Amino acid sequence: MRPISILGVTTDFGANRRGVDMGPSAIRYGGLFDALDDAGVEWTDVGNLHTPRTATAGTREPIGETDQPIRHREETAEVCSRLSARVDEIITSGQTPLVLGGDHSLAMGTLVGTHKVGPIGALWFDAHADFNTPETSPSGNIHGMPLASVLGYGSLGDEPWAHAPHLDEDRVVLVGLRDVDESETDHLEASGVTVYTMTDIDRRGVGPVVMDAIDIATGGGDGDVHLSLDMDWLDPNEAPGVGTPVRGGVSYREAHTAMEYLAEQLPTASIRSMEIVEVNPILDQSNETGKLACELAASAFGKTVV
Ligand SMILES: [Mn+2]
Repeated sequence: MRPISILGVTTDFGANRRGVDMGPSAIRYGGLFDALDDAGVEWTDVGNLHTPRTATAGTREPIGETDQPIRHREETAEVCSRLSARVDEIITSGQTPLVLGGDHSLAMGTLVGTHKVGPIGALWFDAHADFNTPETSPSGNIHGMPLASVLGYGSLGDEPWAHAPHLDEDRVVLVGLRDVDESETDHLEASGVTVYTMTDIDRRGVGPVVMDAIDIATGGGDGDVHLSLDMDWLDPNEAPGVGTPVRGGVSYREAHTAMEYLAEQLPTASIRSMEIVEVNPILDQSNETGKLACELAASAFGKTVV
């Protein structure tokens, strides 16, 4: 395992609820450093990315339908451009970036920044598909668009800060979906992306689903992968501090089992990058979601019970 470089991204420009910009603090205070020590990995904290000023609560709370195709496009472009440059530096220096969000729009910056080392697959743990485009999105919130954009779909897919051409569509796997828009379903079916819904996890068990997902994302071998962990993948009983909670997510144990399989089955050093996103301390209960994010990171990086 390469040393881990922790980078916070205090952005909420892609989300419909304010507060997710405080996610990096919540995760650090939730015990991230101890958790990584427990996993036995080397780490450094390089602080937070400089982001455009976040407006104070109340001055912008874009909820619901909009006539704008996309909200906060300029700010998101700035965040993602800066983030991709930092991720590139971290990877070039031989480390693995662990990006703390922030809303899921930042995934575009992380993925664009992984380009130098060649093709990559992705494991995307989420309640949602994040497969809207500015042309299909009912809300205009960019955190519902990152996966479609990095794969080159929609008008964001033409932007160099949003499109990651080295991401191999046939090696992208969504795990845990339970809230997908109709336009996303059509679009996903026409794509090479593999989808495992909560129904698949219910019927087959989380272990077999994650084993298959790893096989696809690594290209059946030892290909590098990006791990994207949206905390709304978990059931809201476990992770209440997220902007878009959806009932019926994975349980505490299922989430750990999935992360433990990653630690065990992913070939050493094949995790090129990871992000943990959508922790919103304002909506949380005593930082439960921030703490859980740390525990899951520890499991993903190899912490075992004995
Ligand atoms: Mn997401």
